Amino acid sequence: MQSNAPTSPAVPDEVIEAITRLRAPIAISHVVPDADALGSSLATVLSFGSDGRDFKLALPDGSLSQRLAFLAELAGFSIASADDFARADGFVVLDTAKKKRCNVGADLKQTDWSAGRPVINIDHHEGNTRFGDINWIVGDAGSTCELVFYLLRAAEVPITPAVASLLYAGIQTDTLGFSLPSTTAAALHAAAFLIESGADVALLGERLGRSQRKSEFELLRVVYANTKIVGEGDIAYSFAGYDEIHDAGCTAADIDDQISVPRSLDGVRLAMLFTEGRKGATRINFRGSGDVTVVDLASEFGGGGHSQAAGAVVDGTLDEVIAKVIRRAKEYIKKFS
Ligand SMILES: [Mn+2]
Repeated sequence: MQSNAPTSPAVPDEVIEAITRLRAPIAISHVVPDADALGSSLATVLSFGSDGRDFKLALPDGSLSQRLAFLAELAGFSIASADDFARADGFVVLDTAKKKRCNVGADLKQTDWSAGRPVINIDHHEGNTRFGDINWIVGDAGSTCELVFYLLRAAEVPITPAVASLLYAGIQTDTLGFSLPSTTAAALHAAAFLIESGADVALLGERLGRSQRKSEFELLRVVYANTKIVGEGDIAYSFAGYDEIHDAGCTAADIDDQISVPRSLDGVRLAMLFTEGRKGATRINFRGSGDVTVVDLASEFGGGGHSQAAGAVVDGTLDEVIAKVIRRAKEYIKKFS
């Protein structure tokens, strides 16, 4: 059945009311922000940061990847300092499933940084713990940027070309270039509207889809070389050690899309990427294909995420963590026939 108007989730009035009431809010997304996290939080800051409102963005040093730095340059904004956190009157958290994943910086992370002030939680992770005072969680939305698009429309906030580009960036990347099942008619309608509003499709396609920095290219070379197939050919993983990441010219902030290498192998239903961006801790990205979900596997190691795209950080050396997780993964995949 076809319809002219794609169904989009209704935006709760309390979300709009709560945001418009704030005078000095801070937008926060998750650690190692991807384009959806960065796009949705920047778009929120730019769109609601006027009207006498002093809207700042939490973006601790070292958390911006080389690849996404251009998104931050699309428009002016201010980064929240510790003083800003102390005097903020509320927080809008975007694309972040758990409060401990909030990208507030190492020092604030140890504290009760919201300290009784309202937290508005906007996200599309099914497993979001609803840690906000107001929670708008739409598990079947393809991206948080898509939700912020509906929010701006419902709040009747004009969408500038810069905001259109930021939101388009998140929709494009969280749907893997409009290729995942989350590429719904509603997502494409949102993207079409954003193009009409001035999203720079050529720039975003080039920077997010078609080009690699030399450093990212060098890291991919490592990830290809380290890729192994295990199990009955349906599990693949790769890894990059601390020195390999840094010798390539990258840091922990640059690890994200490289999981697409082991994932792309024909027949692989469970893919993992193990990286030691910081010494002594191994980050794991999990991806499932077909009927294989990975969020439960990630949870076993203290992580979480979406049903087929999840992550975890495990203490221990790369070798130890790989051995432990691969052993478990071989058992885990048996429940999917
Ligand atoms: Mn997202």
